[in-house]
Amino acid sequence: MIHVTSHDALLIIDLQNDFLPGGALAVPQGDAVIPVINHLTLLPFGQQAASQDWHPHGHISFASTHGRKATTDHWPDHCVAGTHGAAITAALHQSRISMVIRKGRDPDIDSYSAFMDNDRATRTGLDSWLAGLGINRVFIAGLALDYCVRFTAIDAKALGFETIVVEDACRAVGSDPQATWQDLARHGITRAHASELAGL
Ligand code: VGL
Ligand code: ZN
Repeated sequence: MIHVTSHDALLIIDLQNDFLPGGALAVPQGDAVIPVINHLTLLPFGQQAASQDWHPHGHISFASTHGRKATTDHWPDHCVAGTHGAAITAALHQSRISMVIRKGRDPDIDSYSAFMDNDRATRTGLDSWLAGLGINRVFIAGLALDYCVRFTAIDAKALGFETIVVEDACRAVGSDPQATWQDLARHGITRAHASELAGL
């Protein structure tokens, strides 16, 4: 068992309509994580934060911006700021979430991580917010495991937080989640099942 305390934070990554079935960039079985994450929100985390992918029209990550077809570095238009697709799913229990980070807002740089842009230059402020509230360990859940969850976890660890990815609370958009788990392990990030987490 892993006991969740007030020094732990839950980070809920990109649980947005566009990443769920029917959305513009749907993650296969993405909706399966919702009940798992709703269960996690009941644990005694000191803080709970959510991130939102939040792109302007014509964002650099959109295939359409370059007149191309979507691939895995050029995505379909998704999570356009203020749209229904960019909204956090209404099925998520948000009552204990005290911080929402909107990332990927610069038209010229993508931001997979909830901590900083992909060019590593601009931070979102999430790290100082967490540290300022006495958080030293983060549990990460959400979509997509192989992109935004992975980048967020690697940055969390590099920024000094003990980092645990809740495996049944994540789904990958690509076909090889094993490569992601190996990458995370290499960075000293551990994984746990939601059922291993408990209050004191
Ligand atoms: C994501 C692709 C593009 C994610 C965001 O949330 O994992 N993936 N933008
Ligand atoms: Zn995006």
